[in-house]
Amino acid sequence: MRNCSPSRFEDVWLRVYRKSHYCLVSAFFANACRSSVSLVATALLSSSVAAQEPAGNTMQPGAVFRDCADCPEMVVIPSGEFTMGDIHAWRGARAGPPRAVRVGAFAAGRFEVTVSEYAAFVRETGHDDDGGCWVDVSEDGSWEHRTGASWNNTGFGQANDHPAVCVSWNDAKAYVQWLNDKTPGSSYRLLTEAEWEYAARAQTKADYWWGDTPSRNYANYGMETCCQGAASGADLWVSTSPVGRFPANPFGLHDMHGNAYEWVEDCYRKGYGGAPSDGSALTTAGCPQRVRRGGTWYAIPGYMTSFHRASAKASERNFYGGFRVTRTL
Ligand SMILES: [Ca+2]
Ligand SMILES: [Ca+2]
Repeated sequence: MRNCSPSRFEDVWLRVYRKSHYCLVSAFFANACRSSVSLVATALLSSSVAAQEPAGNTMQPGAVFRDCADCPEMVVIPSGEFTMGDIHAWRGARAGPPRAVRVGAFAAGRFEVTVSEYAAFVRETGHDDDGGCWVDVSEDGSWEHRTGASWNNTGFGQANDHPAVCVSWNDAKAYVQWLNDKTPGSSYRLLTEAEWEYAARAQTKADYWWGDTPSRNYANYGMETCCQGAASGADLWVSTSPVGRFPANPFGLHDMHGNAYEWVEDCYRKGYGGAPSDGSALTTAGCPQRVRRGGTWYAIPGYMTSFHRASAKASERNFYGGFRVTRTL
């Protein structure tokens, strides 16, 4: 029997996603529609500044910096308020009810944490990467937990600039602790779920920052039907792609949709009843499942919408699961 993932979470309804073709106006770039949104993103990508230490006015929204040679590149995200959740129609209890959330300014990883960045962490800390990883090497839904699989042995080819996968939530937490140890005075952490969606939407309201229709011009994802990698058009990759090969969203972030799934801090709870509205994480003692966001190279496009939620045990390593970091400003 085909199964989208080993611990499973996805709803059948997401296999049917809309085919509407309108473009939502970005609050950031009024009157921008599909083609011009692309141009804006391309312009942002080509004009992005070189990584630098944060100082003075470099902390303005859009500023790019790096705190140490091995640290991820960060982008300053402005504060703001947005509607979190499936705002067009509440398609299931996972991403609703939609609600207003206020988010303070923060810095987010410009890219998913890469293989080379994660390798530096493992090299310096001796972090235990034994324990295996869930893989579906034949991509036919026959998942298996391979004891020899890990972030540097995923079963498919990865270069240093691909996102690190086979990384658990616990691994990601250890990574941000390592960053904090390397950069005294800074405060790295995982994004909260609200921060992640705010950053992914980048002041847009559509299912994806470029509009409501999935497009391989903007993201690396899998087959239209569950579950297998796929390459077509500008999406040249059957598995992970190098980070930053697709245009940045209006906040300057790459691959928020697709490529690697991204762990966030929050404990998973079905629906947003009782969830905080100040941008903080939902935390629960003994949390059984953590949230991850943004879909994957392996999954259908409906999983990579701005609002879609997935969950897994904090200890789970999976060949599509990675993360990005944030830093408190
Ligand atoms: Ca692909
Ligand atoms: Ca991603």
